[in-house]
Order: sequence, then C-alpha cells, then structure tokens
Amino acid sequence: MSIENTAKHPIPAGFEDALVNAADYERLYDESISDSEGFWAREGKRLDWIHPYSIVKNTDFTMGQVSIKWFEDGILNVAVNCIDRHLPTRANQTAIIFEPDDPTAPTRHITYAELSDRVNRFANVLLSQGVMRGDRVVIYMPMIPEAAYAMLACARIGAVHSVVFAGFSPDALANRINDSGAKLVITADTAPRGGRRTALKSNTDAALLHCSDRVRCLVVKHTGDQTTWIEGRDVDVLKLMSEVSPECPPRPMNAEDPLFILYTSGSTGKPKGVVHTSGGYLAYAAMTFKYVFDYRDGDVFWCTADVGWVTGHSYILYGPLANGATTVMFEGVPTWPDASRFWQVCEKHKVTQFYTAPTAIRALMGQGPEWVDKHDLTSLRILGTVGEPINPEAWVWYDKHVGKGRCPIVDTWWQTETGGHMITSLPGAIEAKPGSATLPFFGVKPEVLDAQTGEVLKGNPAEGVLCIADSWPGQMRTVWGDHERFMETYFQQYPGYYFTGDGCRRDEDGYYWITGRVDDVINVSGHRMGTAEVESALVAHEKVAEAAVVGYPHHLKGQGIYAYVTLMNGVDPSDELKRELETWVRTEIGPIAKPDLIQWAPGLPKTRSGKIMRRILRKIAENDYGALGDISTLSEPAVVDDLIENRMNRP
Ligand code: 6R9
Repeated sequence: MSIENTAKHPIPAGFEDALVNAADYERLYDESISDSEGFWAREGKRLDWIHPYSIVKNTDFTMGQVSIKWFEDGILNVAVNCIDRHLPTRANQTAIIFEPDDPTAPTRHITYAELSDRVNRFANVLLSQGVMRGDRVVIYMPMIPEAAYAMLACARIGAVHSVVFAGFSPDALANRINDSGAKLVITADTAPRGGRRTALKSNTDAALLHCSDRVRCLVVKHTGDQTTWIEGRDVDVLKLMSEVSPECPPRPMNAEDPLFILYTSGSTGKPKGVVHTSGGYLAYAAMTFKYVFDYRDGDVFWCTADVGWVTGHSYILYGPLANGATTVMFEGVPTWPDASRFWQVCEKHKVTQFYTAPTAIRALMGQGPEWVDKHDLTSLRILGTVGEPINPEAWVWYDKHVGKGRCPIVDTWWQTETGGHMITSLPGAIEAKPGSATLPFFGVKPEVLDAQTGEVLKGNPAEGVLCIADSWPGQMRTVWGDHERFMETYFQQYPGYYFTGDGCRRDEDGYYWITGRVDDVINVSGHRMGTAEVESALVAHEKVAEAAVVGYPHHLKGQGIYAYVTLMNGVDPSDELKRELETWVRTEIGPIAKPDLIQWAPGLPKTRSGKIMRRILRKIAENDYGALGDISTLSEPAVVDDLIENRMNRP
C-alpha cells in the first residue's frame, strides 16, 4: 500500500539557526557514542540536583543479570525540576493551557505559580490520606489539569503514579490497581469527550469491587455529574485542596527511585507494568523534547496524546515542564464538533509545535482539506508524528495542508519502554523521508539483526529486527514486580541487546524504516494491543470455545483487529452474536480492543502439537492467502480452505 519514497525532503527555509544543525548532529552523535559517560555526565546537568551524581552510568544487558542505573548516587525531586526551579523567572508564564472538550467552554491558562500552588496542595491531600514515599497511586482521569497536578503531586512526595487510560474498562482498571498494589485511586466524576460523557467514578466503583477494601478513592468533581458516594472511602479532592496548605516540602529522591509505572500490552495476556525512574527518565524526556521540537521560550507546544499513554507522560507533562515550556492539554477529540477542531485550537492558542498520531492525520485527511484551510496556521513551526509508521500519502497531506510546506515533520520512533524519542529526525539537522523515522537520537545505538540467526547486519541496506546495543538514560528499569519477565521479554532473544519487538529496514542512506511489530502485538490507531489479551477476553464469553486474533491492514487505524472465533457446540452463529461479542470485548478491556472483523471459524489451523498457526491466520486476514507457505505440518489442513472461503476482509 505504501509508496516508498527514498528521496530526502529538504529542510524548509528558516531553520538555519535551529538548536541542532547537521554539523552539530554529527559531532554530538559521535561524541554521545564514543564518550557516552562524558556526554551524559554533561547532559544530566540539565536537571537541578539536590546532591549531584558522581556515577553516570552503570548498566548491564547480560541475560540473567540485567541491571540499568543512571546517575545512581544523585538526589533530586522531579516536581522541583518541573515547577519550583522555574518560579524565579517564570512564575507568571503559562505552564498549561487547558482546552476543554466543549469549544464554547472557557479555556484555562495555568501559570507556573498556580501550578506550584495546585501541586503542593494536591501533594498535601495525598499526605493527609496516608500516602507515603514509594506507595503506588493509580490515576484514572480525563485530560484535565488535575491529572497533571496528581502526577506531579506524587512526584513531589515520592509516590509512584500509574496512570490508567480513561478509555479502559473497570476490569482493566482493577487489574492495574491490584498488580501495582496501589493504596489509592484518583478519578473524576465523569469525563466529557466528543460531546459524550464517560462515567469514570462509576467505573472506578465497579473496579474497586475487585480490589482490597483498603483502597481509597479520591474524586475530582469535574462536571458536577451525580455519582454514588461511599463515606469513609471516597474523598472530595477539590474540597480538601482548598483546606490544606499551599506549601509542601519536596521529598529528596534517589535518581533510581521509581517515578511511575505504566502498563503496556505485550505478547502474553497480562499487560506489563513498565517502570521508569526519576533522574534518567526526566533528563532524557527533557533533552529529547528540547532538541526534537526545537523548543524556544515563547513557543506553545501541543501534543494531542492522552496522559494515559507514555506520549502524554513524556511530551505533555515531563519533557515540556522540565524545560519551563507552555504545554497544551486538550480534553476533546479531533472530529468533534467537527473536523476542524485541531486546527481551531492551533489558531486559538497560536500553537508553534504540533505533535499527533498518523491515525488522526488519516482520519482528518479523509474529511477533506477545507477543514484545515479555513484556519490561520501561520504560528506553526514544527510538526511531529508518533505511534506507528506514517504512510507517505498522509505525510504529504500533513506537510502540504497543515505545514504549508514550511514546517519540518519529525517522525519520532520510540516506545513506552524507551521513555523518550529514540529514532527521529531533528528539525534543523536531518532531512526527512516520508515514512522513515530517519536517524538515531544522541546516545542511541540501533542495530539491525537477522531475525533468525541474531547476526548483526552491518552495512546498508539491511533488513531484520531492531535492537539497541547499549543503554540510554530513559530506558525502563524493570517490569513492576517481575524482573524475570523484563529480562525474558527484552534481553533473552538476542543476547547482549535490548530487543524492541519491531521489524525494521535500514536504507542506503542509513535511514531507519520501522516495518511494524514482529511479535503478537498489534498497533491499532497508534495504541498497542496484545492479541492474547483480546483472545482471553473472547474466550471468557460463555458461547466462545476458542479464539485467535491477528492484525490486518486498516485504512484509518493502521491495523485492525481480526478475530477468528470458534463457538461452543450447539451455539448458532449470527450477526447478533457478533455484536454481542464486540460489546463484550469493549466492556472487558475497553473500546480500543473491539474487534473490527469477526469470522466464525469451525476450526483453527493448528500444528500437531496443538499450537495455533498465526502466520496462516494473518495471511488470510490480509487477503494474502495465495502465499500461505508450508501448511503440511497442520493437523487438519482442510480447515484452511474453509477459513479462506469465508474470510471477511475481501478486497
Ligand atoms: C510512543 C509509543 C510503541 C510501538 C513501537 C512501534 C510503534 C511508535 C512509531 C512507531 C513507526 C513511529 N511506533 N512510534 N512505528 N514509526 N514513529 O507509541 O509507545 O505505545 O509503547 O508503542 O509503536 O511498533 O514498538 P507505545
């Protein structure tokens, strides 16, 4: 589907004095690799340390003893770095611009002084509820400033936050509360989005039925919608915030103390709690933010992600605030009340850097350029994409209609696990190629390995799996409560390397092209979904005997979810039952997991040892059944003919 354009797209005029130019990039990149310790010793100083570090790097990728530590004897506080240290110079500068879902509702501009007041108060509320250093706090919130206050309040007192995307179901929320052992969950009454409301408090009530009865619930009364209230368990945060002191001394934290846990899908059924720590993560988020977006004082940065994903953590909150930037928090969706919403917000707040996902660009492209063209987008300087490979058609549209050919587009490849950008262009230094994430960021050593042999492929071009040869400060440190799983997932398959789970090609110019996941993870609208998670939700339904889920190319979402379902004996297939299963998966996991296509499968192709042959199911879902490869090892080759005959994704 994608047209491959290997020609470089020249850097638009006006970027000659970018923070990093082409010569700087080469010089700094070489230094970051040849003298990694010296490079990061200097870069770590972009943070304020209560006690400076003397040890920069102490990392080991050896299977069985993987250990990652950066700045390990340094002491700092993340909230101080994001707020207090800016107060002498930026107290009255806007830190957060809050743009509500309803375009007619008032915008809020929160200055650094106000942010400091709110975060300190929020931190005092947490302390009053018995939250201590190291305790876990789950945050299940809409995209409102209180979500940012809650995260920074945790950082201030040394609690570990775990934000759960507000689109997740009560079950998914309960699993994360339980796995992290959280003491407290913070939520809001309801969350407006696209003119509709999600009942976050009642979802939390439902989740807490499956959790320890000691878990407290802090509620932000955001819309004022009626909710149930359990005395002794539920706490009105805004009321308490008005009563407590606006002073809360920051807790000095070790660089390697955990800052947050963020759950992400893997290739097994259970999401992993990705752990990021304080010093290395913040230094890396701060540095990538500054250089990749060429951020200058006075700029207004907008990342359209949700704080429930890592992109929201690093590039709505931590990266921007660590730089004293102005960051936009948007509660709404791109297409409500109409398809001009993004561009209206860009015009209204004079956004200078705009960072979004290819899936949003494709959806807006489908609505026609007139929605963009009627807005004044002259404030825009740099555009960015994240979450999945961008198809060159969408890139060209983004460049032409949004950037008007004036704005460099940075395609940023990274992961929840990497904490910040890893392979990305830089606006004034690296010429883009539509669809390629281009070149590694400072300190990042990507390698392309042969998937089967694990041999490092030297020279260009090369195609294989993407691994990283050495640590960088933003790297995840462990899987919460399961270091063994951390090592097995990322360090076992290719010894000595961090394995990303992505396939990739390096072209003649050394540019990297991410070709998608090579494991059982699919990327739906830039969100990771484990096929095993959807399968276990399906088989939990009483009428389902067996299910196999694969991805297939989807024109808007990048990948869609294709489910093969075998029903229990005696159950009749029907369209009604398909709807029932879709709703079931939505409620088990959340709307993002809803299958796009369900095919009734009287049988699934299995090896004689009973392993489902996903390779075959994937080919059928992709309509590529002419190339099924060897099916002689199947126990019942005939089931394949039936599946092909009844496939759903017909051209
Ligand atoms: C930040 C984020 C990570 C996976 C990653 C890859 C895909 C992300 C990409 C991209 C191509 C890009 N991905 N950015 N693929 N080009 N610019 O998205 O984190 O949710 O953990 O997803 O997303 O497959 O492995 P996360």
